[in-house]
Amino acid sequence: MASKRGALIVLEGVDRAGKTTQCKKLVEALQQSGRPAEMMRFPDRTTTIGQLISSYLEKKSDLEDHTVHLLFSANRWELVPLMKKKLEQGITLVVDRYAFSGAAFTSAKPGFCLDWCMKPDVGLPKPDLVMFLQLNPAEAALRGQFGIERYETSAFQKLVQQKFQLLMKDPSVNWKVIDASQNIEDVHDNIKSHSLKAINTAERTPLGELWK
Ligand code: Z5A
Repeated sequence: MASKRGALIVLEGVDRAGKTTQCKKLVEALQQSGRPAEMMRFPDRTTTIGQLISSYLEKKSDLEDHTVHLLFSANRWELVPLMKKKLEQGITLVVDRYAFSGAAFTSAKPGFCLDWCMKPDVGLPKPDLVMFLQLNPAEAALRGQFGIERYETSAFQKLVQQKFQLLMKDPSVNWKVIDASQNIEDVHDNIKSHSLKAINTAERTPLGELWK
């Protein structure tokens, strides 16, 4: 008999909302409770495509806006075979940013519409759960200044936040908004409880295709 598949769980959110902190804690908690789980992040800067993206984000190189958008998407597609394999093996994947960041960040640039930005990611493995870590700019500022990478300015992040709000209106995606202003443990408890439900449901349902 085929084994139960793992769940695809994505954390999205504004800058410094705690996505990386929470992905790590969730993977640790799942593993400790005997559920196989692994973390992934996008962009995955370890691949050849990921290195091009990393150099762009670090402002060491310039790329045309459509081009970099397609590279971000290609960076997800190149990992799809591995993601599917792990999910089929029963491993739950906890992913730090995904196609939603792709669409929100590029559509915040002048001359881009959300619809065009979503297109390259249509058909990716569909997350069983997407948690959006909500944090207002004043609270984010208490967690330190913006970094020096591209996109890390408050004006641009505000536009990105508006694009995320539009994406969250899509009922075909299982969105949950998480109050990321709570302390790390309380945010974790909330995220863990949503994740356990998603893992149970995923065991009984086939993996979907995003935005199809
Ligand atoms: N991008 C794109 O354009 N297109 C795409 O398709 C994709 C991405 C996938 C990648 O950045 C950039 O690429 C990103 C989007 C764009 N650009 N921006 N901005 P990244 O993924 O390498 O890094 P990041 O996502 O920008 O990281 P972050 O947002 O700055 O951080 P975070 O992961 O949300 O937060 P954190 O590192 O877990 O925590 C930040 C600090 O807050 C840290 O000191 C923690 O200890 C502290 N923290 C965390 N939680 C709490 C709570 N609850 N209370 C107090 N302090 C806390």
